[in-house]
Amino acid sequence: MYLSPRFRAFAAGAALLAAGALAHAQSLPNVVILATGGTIAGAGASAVNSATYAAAKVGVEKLIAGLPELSKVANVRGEQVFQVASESLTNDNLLTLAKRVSALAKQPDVDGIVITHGTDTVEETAYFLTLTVHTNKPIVMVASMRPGTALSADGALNLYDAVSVAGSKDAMGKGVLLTMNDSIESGRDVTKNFNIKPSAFVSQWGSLGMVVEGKNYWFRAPVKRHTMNSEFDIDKITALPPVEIAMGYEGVASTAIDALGKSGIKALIHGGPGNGSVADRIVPSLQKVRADGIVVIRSSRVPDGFVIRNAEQPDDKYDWVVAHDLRPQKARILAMVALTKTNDTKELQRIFWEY
Ligand code: DAS
Repeated sequence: MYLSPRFRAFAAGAALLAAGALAHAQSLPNVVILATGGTIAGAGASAVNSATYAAAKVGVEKLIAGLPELSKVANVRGEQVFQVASESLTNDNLLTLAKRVSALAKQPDVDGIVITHGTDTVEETAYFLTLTVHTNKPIVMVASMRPGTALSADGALNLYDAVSVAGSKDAMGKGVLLTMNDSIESGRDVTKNFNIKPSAFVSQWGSLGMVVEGKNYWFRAPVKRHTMNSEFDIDKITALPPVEIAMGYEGVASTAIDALGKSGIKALIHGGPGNGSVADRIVPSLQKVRADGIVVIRSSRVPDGFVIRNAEQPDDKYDWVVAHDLRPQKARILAMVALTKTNDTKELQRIFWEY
């Protein structure tokens, strides 16, 4: 068949372009985005609605389509795991998500995983994953404080940063990470410290680094056990034991503790003031809970610092465990994971020192 010189030149050019595009794609890391909902998938009625909006409305394909810049940093594909506001996630949701992350991490064609999530409990999911998923590949959580419909929305850049970090070899082996507001945070340490601005997240021991225009700047690395160095493996966990939290405050009654003690829980986190202090009138209730075989873990409601064992509270005498620097909500995550292996308080205290 005759082909004109012009057509032959066009065909050759198209073939070159296709080859170039293929070579570019092959040079990029493969990143999977697992979407769970939250504000990053939220939508408001108008651009000035930065705080009034519905979370968990925009699907993962639309999030990806709305950010063509992602194709510059990775080959991206998405999966919609849930579409919920994160305050409504359950223990079963945690297991489902973690098992999917673990399965994807085992795939040789997956270089990194991003999880879009609500900001309210992303710190809990991040800690759960860092405790239970055995991989050195980057797992990067990402959220946003404003919906994509708002002026100066933060989700797009947070997501771009997360995909960029998830495709970075220098992000490997650092445990689960969170990218928010240009910072790279440790999934273990990060917590939501402010409820209505983009700089909401902090880690009391400092960020791990920053990501700026797709480049990572690292300043420290985690020292607590995580991922490949964890004795806990999501592939061997089928259920999470019930663990609840009771707060301590002036005038506290033992009502909550007494009720929780009869509810079938396996551990009770006491979120006390100061150094995890326990009101003297509450001690008998906690001793009863402990006598009934429920593990008592002293945490503190104070944002920063860590609970000292046997300081004002005789933990050895009462056989209580202290939560170290973990806030109550994180202490609960570690307690649930640890109780899948042991309810021995000396073993549990070791675990709280090491993780
Ligand atoms: N309700 C919040 C959540 O889903 C919305 C958000 O900030 O992501 O965590």
